[in-house]
Amino acid sequence: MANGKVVLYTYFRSTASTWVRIALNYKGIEYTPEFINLQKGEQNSEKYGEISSTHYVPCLDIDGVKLIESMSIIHYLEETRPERPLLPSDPIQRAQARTIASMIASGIQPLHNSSVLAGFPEEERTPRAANAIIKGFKAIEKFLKNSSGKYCVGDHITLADVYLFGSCLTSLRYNVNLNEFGLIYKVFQNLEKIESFQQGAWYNQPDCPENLKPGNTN
Ligand SMILES: N[C@@H](CCC(=O)N[C@@H](CS)C(=O)NCC(=O)O)C(=O)O
Repeated sequence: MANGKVVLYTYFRSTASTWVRIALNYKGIEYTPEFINLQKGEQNSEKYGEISSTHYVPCLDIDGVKLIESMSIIHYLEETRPERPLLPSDPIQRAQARTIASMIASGIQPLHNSSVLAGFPEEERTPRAANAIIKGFKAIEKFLKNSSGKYCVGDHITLADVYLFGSCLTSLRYNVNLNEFGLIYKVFQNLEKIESFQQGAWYNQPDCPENLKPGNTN
């Protein structure tokens, strides 16, 4: 970090980067993106390994420290920038928000991480990723019956929405039919209307090639 500047090491299609981008946007924290092209393997460089010991994105350079792991980054933001909270004050709702976020961060995303999928033949990657997402979404759909309102936990935006929105965007890339998950789809549609969430989406990132943006068939 230089002169109080917040730097996010990010890749447009990275689900975990999306979570942190949304949290930063939602809390109104300005940041400068530093693009790490996962497709070109830039995460594996020695230089990036000095920044992020896991060689994963995201990494957030803030307040003189480089933070890795989206969950710890977002909790740090929550503790140091409590305005526009992402954790409800009610302990049960707080637990519900953390549960949904963990189901996605620990139970779904690791199964479709690019380095994991790279271990399988090309034609197996999309179905494997889709299956992991569908299995996790079935569990989340059941959970939402007790927790959700307009959003994942009641009618206020929480950590769970940050994780669900990013995961839904990724699921569409793997041809998961969100219509099969009524509550997830409803929450997703509500979140789509929120600017800070939209701004975090992969197709709105400066490092997203024009030809990959929705509606562009070139
Ligand atoms: N648990 C980590 C996951 C980070 C992660 O898996 N990042 C992926 C992109 S979404 C990555 O950098 N993959 C590069 C690779 O697998 O080589 C978090 O939540 O931050």
